[in-house]
Amino acid sequence: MKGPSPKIEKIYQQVVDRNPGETEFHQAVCEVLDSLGQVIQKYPKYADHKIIERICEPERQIIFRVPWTDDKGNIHINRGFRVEFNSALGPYKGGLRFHESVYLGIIKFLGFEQIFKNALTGMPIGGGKGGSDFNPKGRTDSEIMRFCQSFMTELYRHLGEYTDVPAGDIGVGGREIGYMFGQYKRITNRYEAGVLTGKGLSWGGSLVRTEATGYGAVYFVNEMLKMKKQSFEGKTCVVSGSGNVAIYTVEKINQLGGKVVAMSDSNGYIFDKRGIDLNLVKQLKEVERRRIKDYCEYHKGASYIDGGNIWEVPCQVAMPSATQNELDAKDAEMLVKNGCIAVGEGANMPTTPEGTKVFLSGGVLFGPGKAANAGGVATSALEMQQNASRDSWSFEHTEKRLHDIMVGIHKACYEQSEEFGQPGNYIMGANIASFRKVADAMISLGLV
Ligand code: NDP
Ligand code: 2IT
Repeated sequence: MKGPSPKIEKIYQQVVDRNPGETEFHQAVCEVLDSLGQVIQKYPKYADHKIIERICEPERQIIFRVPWTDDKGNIHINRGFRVEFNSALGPYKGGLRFHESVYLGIIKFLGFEQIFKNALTGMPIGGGKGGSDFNPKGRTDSEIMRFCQSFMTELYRHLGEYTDVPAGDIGVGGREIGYMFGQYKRITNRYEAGVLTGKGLSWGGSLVRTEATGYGAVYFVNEMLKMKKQSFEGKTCVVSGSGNVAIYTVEKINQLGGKVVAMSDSNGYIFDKRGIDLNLVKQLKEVERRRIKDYCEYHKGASYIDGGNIWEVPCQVAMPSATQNELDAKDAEMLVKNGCIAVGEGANMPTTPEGTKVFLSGGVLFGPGKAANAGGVATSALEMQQNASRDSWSFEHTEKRLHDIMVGIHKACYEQSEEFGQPGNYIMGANIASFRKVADAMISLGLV
């Protein structure tokens, strides 16, 4: 790390030494600490209170065994995680990821990011993340249900609407939240709606939560474009992934007059120069749980590039919405060369540090995940508000709240980037705006 301050460099080294092998966590910490040199200089109270050292150490880390049986009666053992990172601003809040790549380093990177993202939303939520190395691909509904029930049988004791409130992430959507909520309710004998978000609409969920991350990411990019007197109208866009975030990113881009020509999954990407048929993608992914390549069975003019790199597709706006480190320096160079002017991170940390540098030096508008994809968790907090007041809001009202929150996040990031001498550097702006908010709360709450 080339942080501007040797003091911060030393803290970063301690984090690496204390958390061996957790490379994604190191990367997330490095990116935040890189922005903080001037803040520490200007406000010595943060160093005096050892805020950076404290913020890098989770308040609590829970690791547990998740035993379950498949449909044939075979026993499987997975590992479950919940990292309760920081509760200075509210109960721990953040999603659960079910993916075979999950280990402590991934959950800690996500939990760390979540602290700052949640602070940016302006809602009263702390940061946490959880998940399992369980691979849901190809599993039947009943297998998914048994896994979710077993996972919750341990996790429930750590949760509560004022304690820790999980939601979805990769591999966890409405179906999984339903099975987990059912098990929580059964074990505790409490209909405590505010203990999980992303619930179904008939049992405590909020309108717009499904769409929120994607819609919010597009709103954020739209605000960045506005600063350059630009809009989505007529722009060619590429959105990686084909899950929850990617689908509703495409939907909002379409509503704002842009055209998405490529989407992907971990096997390859589809290219449709007339613009992706989103209804078909929804049917394939949300209803039938199929692969993105199947799109080409229905649209002969589209092509599937098996194992292909989606970032080779020329576009003006790129929205990486699949997973961490999916876009590296070579990809970024290709995008810049092909005329990309804006990048909005729908996923968490999808751009490598080297890729980010290429975008910044190429003058590309760059919306970092913790700001751009904060609409999901912000709408989760709106779901908690509705649960607390036993109310449910209209789609229009909830979407307006989401829009206003995203406009507010953009403004806060821009203002901090200006105050610290790099106007338009949203990475720096997001890190500083959120750090100061959490840090000030931590100081007020004393050494806890
Ligand atoms: P989904 O499970 O709905 O979709 C994930 C998509 O990303 C799938 O298309 C999947 O393809 C692809 N993907 C996952 N892992 C990899 C990988 N290792 N390599 C290539 N492609 C991969 O998840 P979400 O859409 O909810 O999440 C996407 C991203 O957005 C994640 O980074 C998540 O942390 C982030 N995010 C999600 C929020 C939410 O509210 N859901 C909120 C904020 C951020 P395949 O099917 O082949 O695995
Ligand atoms: O990364 C994220 O912000 C999420 N997966 C959503 C978390 C939430 O609590 O809604």
